[in-house]
Amino acid sequence: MHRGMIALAGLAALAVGGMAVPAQAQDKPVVALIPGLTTDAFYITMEKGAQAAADELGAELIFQGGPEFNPTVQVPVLQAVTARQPDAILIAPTDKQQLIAPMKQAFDAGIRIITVDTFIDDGVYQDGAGEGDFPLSYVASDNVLGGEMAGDALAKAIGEEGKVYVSNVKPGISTTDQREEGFKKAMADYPNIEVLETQFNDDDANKAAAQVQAVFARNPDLKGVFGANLFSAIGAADGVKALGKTGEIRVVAFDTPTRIVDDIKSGLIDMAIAQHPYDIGYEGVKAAVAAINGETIETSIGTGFTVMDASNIDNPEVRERIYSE
Ligand code: T6T
Repeated sequence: MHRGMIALAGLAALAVGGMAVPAQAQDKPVVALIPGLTTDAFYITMEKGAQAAADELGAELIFQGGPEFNPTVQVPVLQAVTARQPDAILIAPTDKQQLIAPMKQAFDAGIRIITVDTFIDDGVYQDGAGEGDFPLSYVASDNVLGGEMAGDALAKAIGEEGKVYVSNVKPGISTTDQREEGFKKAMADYPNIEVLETQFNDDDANKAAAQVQAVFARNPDLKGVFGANLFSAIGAADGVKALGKTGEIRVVAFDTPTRIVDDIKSGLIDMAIAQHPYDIGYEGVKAAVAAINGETIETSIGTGFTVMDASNIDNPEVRERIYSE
């Protein structure tokens, strides 16, 4: 037989009900994980959890992402992954609105969609409402609650009075929008705290550091900064250090790479909220494989937090939650 005919015969064998089924569907379930960006300890840790679940369940995991937390970078990655026709895609969409259409294309190609960490649209899926209703589930931290916890911790650290602000990534990202919302909600209970205008840093720690210095130049009585994600928090700490204001301008952080933990030990950061990205990846793959097997899955799966501060930073069960790098 001619080589081309063998290939054709192979294809025919994979045809089910007139539709060509991708080869991998005959074998193990294939789950793709598209992070917000690849070079972020949060998503590196998530990949580890995802891989652990894939190994346990006999699934194949594809981890593919871009170098920046940016829809312009993420959309072509999503399109490339869609072309590979995995059985399911887990994605951390980098914008609530801009990812809806390209994710819908993947869904229309027959791929099951689950969002991890961030959500699209209103984040409430499968309720029959909205353009972004098609994902099967959202696996994530409770980001409003985390923002409230950060707000209360910063309020306590500054003696419940003075000026503070949020160092944030950019508007339109579900997680960091919700953290700011929770933070402001908590601050509403402290009448002597003034929340200054949010500073957006585009996920660039250097920019976040420069912003601390600029805000301080305008407000020499600045008392505290909430770094709403890993790069915002590292930048906030760098900015305070560069000003020589360690311990005077207090910092609370979201996310816990080693660097943030070091800053807790040195007194530069008062408190940090560790998300559980390993669990997000693990639960995400578990849900994806269940959906591939035809099971009904929860439309919302919540994972926890570990609060880290000077009082517990040496406890082994706390240190377990430091992100992998
Ligand atoms: O805080 C995490 C993640 O939850 C957020 O959506 C984006 O930023 C991080 O990846 C940390 O850099």
